[in-house]
Amino acid sequence: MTILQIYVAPHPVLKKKAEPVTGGVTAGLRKLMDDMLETMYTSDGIGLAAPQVGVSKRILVLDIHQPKGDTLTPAERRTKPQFFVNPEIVQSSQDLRIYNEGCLSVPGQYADVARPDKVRVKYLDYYSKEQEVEADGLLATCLQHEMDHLDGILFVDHLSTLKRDILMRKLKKFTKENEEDLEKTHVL
Ligand code: QAP
Ligand code: CO
Repeated sequence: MTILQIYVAPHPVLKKKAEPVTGGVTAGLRKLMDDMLETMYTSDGIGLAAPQVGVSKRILVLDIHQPKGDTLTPAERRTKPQFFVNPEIVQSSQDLRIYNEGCLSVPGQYADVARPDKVRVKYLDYYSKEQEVEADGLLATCLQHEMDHLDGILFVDHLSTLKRDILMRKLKKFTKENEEDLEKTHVL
């Protein structure tokens, strides 16, 4: 297993539209997804999209059932990992839900974002099998946040220009103040 480097905004790889996976989920892609999952657990995340590790492909991993505690090992964090390849929203609810979102590519920053409360998503699973899931609650929010990454969109892009500018300034300050720690695990 390899821990990958996480790209921090405003890196250009985070702004690119990612390419669909063609030819199914190969052993190489499974290895990438395993590494992404390990990277996510190591950084205390609940979701991670391939562009965040510099790979412009339509792949994401998540595990929203994270036990509390910051001293847990990646193995102890592993509860219900989920893998999504070429995910597509086929239906979304009119009702919105607000979550205070964060992002491993926007370290130390959080903001409220409104998104559809329920979504139906079609995707290929870890074994390249076509699946469809009806997601609500945190799963729906997390899936939409991660799918945004595949289109080069960050949660800050859902904020007003003023709120986004303030948050991006804070991010700049945060990365500067934590540069020594961050540059081991992130691409600044
Ligand atoms: C996306 O985000 C998400 O700033 C996943 O210092 C977030 O895992 C979807 C994280 C909230 C729905 C609700 C962020 C860890 C993790 C940080 C994450 C940090 C350490 C973010
Ligand atoms: Co994110």
